[in-house]
Amino acid sequence: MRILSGIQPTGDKHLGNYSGGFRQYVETQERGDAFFCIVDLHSITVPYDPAALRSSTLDLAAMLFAVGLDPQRSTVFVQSHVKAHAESAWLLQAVASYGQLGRMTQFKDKGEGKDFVSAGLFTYPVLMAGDILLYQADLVPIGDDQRQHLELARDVAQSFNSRFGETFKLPEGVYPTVGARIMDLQEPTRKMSTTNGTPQGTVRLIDEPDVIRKKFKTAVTDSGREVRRGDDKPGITNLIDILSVATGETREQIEARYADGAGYGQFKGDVGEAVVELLTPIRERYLLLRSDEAELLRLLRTGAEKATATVEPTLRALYDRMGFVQP
Ligand code: ATP
Ligand code: LTN
Repeated sequence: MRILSGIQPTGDKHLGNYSGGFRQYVETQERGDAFFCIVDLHSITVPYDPAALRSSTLDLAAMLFAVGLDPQRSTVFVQSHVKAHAESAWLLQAVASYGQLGRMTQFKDKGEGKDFVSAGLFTYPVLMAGDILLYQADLVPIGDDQRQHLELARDVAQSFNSRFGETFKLPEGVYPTVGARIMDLQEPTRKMSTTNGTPQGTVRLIDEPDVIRKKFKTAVTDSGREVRRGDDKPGITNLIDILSVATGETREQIEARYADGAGYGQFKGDVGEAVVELLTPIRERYLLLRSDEAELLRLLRTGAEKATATVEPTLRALYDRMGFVQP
């Protein structure tokens, strides 16, 4: 069983990334041959600072090991170190259509109202399709926001297979049953994000305990007093999901526990405390791992070597079936 996912080295990673991504990676690494790619090539599709990209790449590597990826089991590597990613992105543009890419909601969301929209922001899903298809991945653990991109990767695989012959496996997305889309604490109708959310409504995995407590205390709630889920209660629904992710309790158990009318203040305090408990050991491990850059680079180099060898046969097949003369 082959597993692959990608994570952008932009901004500090947050509770949504943990919930929709990281905790699933740690689970799926037990189920097979797992690859986790720090997708630096994706991060240049919006305006960015080169120095920040360099340090965020190492920050993210340290964070992936801190949340529990085991370098003995999982292959963690940097996308730009494995040249096949950039190559496949170009080749697969032959089978991805302009119309298909124009329907991607992330392109619309990230591009809307901006002075400069890079061509890369538009073709980004093709790079992602290459990331997945090169590895012949069976499973792709992701959050809900990546559903449309995964569908596109499957469409690209199908178009390629029917035009040039059977080459790619069709990957399946794996989404958590709770917490696939964690919302901003200040604006619970938009997803939590360091690049597109509110600073006060985004819980960073490296926030100090008091900062986390304060973010939950000031979280926006809904009218009424009952701690229960509902379309009319986006704030409380989100906090129930977060508490469930942090403690492992089901959402029904949480609702039952607060049915005696504890009130929002008490509830928000409890969610904050549970998140502090979840994140404190992660933050401590992160700080330790981040302080040894030489070791991080060594792990990433080993990862890139394994990834390069893994994708080589598929990359060759791609060139060959498309009619390129082999050197
Ligand atoms: P950001 O929006 O902060 O820039 P991103 O979506 O660009 O983050 P990545 O860091 O590449 O981010 O995402 C890693 C994983 O986290 C992906 O699988 C993505 O689906 C998931 N993810 C991102 N935001 C959320 C969220 N708010 N809730 C649940 N999962 C999320
Ligand atoms: N587009 C994703 C990151 C990403 C990815 C991938 C996820 C790039 N390549 C391959 C899964 C598989 C995002 O913005 N979160």
